[in-house]
Amino acid sequence: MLLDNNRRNPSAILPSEITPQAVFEQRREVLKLAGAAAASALTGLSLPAQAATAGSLSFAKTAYGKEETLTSLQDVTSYNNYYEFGTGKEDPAREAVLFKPTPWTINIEGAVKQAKSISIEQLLKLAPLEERIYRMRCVEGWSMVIPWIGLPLKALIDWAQPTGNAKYIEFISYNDPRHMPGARIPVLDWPYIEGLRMDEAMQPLTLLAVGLYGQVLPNQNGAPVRLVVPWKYGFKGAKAISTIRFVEKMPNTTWMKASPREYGFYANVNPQVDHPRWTQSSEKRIGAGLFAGRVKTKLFNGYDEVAGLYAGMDLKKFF
Ligand SMILES: Nc1nc2c(c(=O)[nH]1)N[C@H]1C(S)=C(S)[C@@H](COP(=O)(O)O)O[C@H]1N2
Ligand SMILES: [Mo]
Repeated sequence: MLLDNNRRNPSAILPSEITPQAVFEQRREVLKLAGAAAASALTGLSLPAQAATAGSLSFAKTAYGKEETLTSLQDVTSYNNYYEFGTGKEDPAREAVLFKPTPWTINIEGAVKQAKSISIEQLLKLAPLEERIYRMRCVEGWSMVIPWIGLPLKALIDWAQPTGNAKYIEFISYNDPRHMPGARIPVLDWPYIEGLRMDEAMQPLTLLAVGLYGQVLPNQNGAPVRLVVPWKYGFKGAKAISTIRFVEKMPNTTWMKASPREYGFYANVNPQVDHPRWTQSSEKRIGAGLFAGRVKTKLFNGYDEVAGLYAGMDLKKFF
C-alpha cells in the first residue's frame, strides 16, 4: 500500500535507461539549477525549472541562530546520512545526483477530516518561507550548523485538519529501489519512517525544510522536502517526505525497529543519556578543524523553549 502511494512520485529516469548522453543532460540541468540558486542567493529561492511555480521565491531572514558559525555548504552537502542512497557519508552526494524530486506531492492520510494530497507548489503557499539557522546534532556524535529555508510544520497541520484522534504524526520517506541504490539493500526496514507527538509537531521550531544556504534543497539533504527538528537527534529529520499520516498510537519508527535499545521514539538530544555505542555528552563540529576539540552537548541541543513539552517525564526512560 505504501509503495502504491509512493509510485505517484516517479523519478523520471530509470537506471536501465541512463545513457551517457542522459547523464550529461541531467548534470547540465543540475548545474543550471545551482547557478540560478547562486544568482538569487540571499534574496530568492529558485525552484527547479520543471516545477509549476518556476522562478524566484523570497524568504525572510529570522533571528534564529544568527550568532552561530555556519558549517560550510561543502560539508553540509557532502557529509550526509541518507541510507536510501548508501550508508557511507559520501554516498548520498554521489548517488542522488540523478534523483528527480519534481513533480512531487505529499499524501496526507489517517486521522484527518479528509485524506488528500498537496503539491510542493501548494505547500509553499501555506506560509511565508523563512531562513532559520539551526544547530543539528547527529546521534553518532557529530554536529553541524545549517541555514535551512522552510516553513513551520504547523502550517501544513492546520491545512490538513487532523481530527481529535490524531495524537502522533508519522512521516514516511519516499522509497523506490529503482532510483535509490541503498534502498535495494535491507540495511533498514524500508520505507524510512519517523514520527513526532502532535505537540512536538506543532512546536514553532519544527520545520519543513525546502532549501538551505539560499538554494533549493539539494537531493542529498532530502529534496524536495524534509523534516527538521533541531532539539532531537538528526535521524528524526525524515528526508524526501512522501506521506504524512496522523495516527492515534505512537509510530514504530525505522530506527526503533532496527535497534529499540539504541534508538527511542523521543530521541531528544540529552548529554545525560548515552547511546550504547556513543557518548552524548560532547560532540564534534564537522569542519571545525583538527584541533578544535569537542563541544559540550546541551540538553535539547540548547533549545530550552521545548522543555515544557516533557515536563514530568523521565527522560532516561523515554529516550
Ligand atoms: N529518509 C531518510 N531520512 C534521513 C536519514 C535516512 O537515512 N533516510 N538519515 C537521518 C540522519 S541519521 C541524519 S543525521 C540526517 C542527516 O541530514 P543531512 O544529511 O541533511 O545533514 O538525516 C536523517 N534523515
Ligand atoms: Mo544521524
